[in-house]
Amino acid sequence: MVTITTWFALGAAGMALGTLVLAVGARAVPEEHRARYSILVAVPLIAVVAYALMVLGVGSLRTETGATLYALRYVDWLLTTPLHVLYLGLLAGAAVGVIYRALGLMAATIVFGFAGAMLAPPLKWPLFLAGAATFAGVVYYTVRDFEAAAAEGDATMAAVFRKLRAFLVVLWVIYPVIWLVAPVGFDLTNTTTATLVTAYIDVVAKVGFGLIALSGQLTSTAAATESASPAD
Ligand code: RET
Repeated sequence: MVTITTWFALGAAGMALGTLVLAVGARAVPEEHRARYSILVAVPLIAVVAYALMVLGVGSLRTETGATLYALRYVDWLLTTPLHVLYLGLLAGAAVGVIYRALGLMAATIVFGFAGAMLAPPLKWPLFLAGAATFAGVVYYTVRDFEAAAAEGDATMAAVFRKLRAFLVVLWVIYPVIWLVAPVGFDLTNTTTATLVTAYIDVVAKVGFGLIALSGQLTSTAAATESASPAD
């Protein structure tokens, strides 16, 4: 029988494979961009640890309404979503203050989501709405301030930034939808289904983001090399 553990194990395997590919990809990234690139490897690596521990049944909590909640998922998100926002901000060349504010809002989103998932109504709903509002703030910063910074910089990098931001916003909007239909929300689907969908989206979001960023990095490196030594 396919159980939740199976989905956690597949999630761990997908994250491990993604981490490996992205770590190997680091060799092709120029030295001066390695620090920023390491964020892309750290994200799936953190998830490998979270998923591996969830396979072992660590961090499973019972919410006030009797639903099952995997707390490590939120620990993973608390670390990895600000890291992805940080990558976007650095790529765009946004001001440090703006990046920090976006990171703070992203962390707050996850904390509100966790608290809302744990508590029963009526408190559950304002907490979810608070998470939705802070998340809207993150999107706003990426569309206004990050965008303005990216538009001033290198055009190839700005194109990669916009692609990554679109990927991030579209995929991340799925998370609150899953939250709402899961047993911690309106209880329209069971925990196993919510876990399966989340594991799938998680691998796509973490590994996919890394691969798009890697390919963007390689393209802009190639473009820079070409303009430095034009072919005759
Ligand atoms: C919650 C509920 C509260 C409202 C919102 C949420 C958004 C969560 C997001 C999670 C993203 C996770 C990712 C993990 C992989 O890297 C907390 C579900 C808006 C956006 C991308």
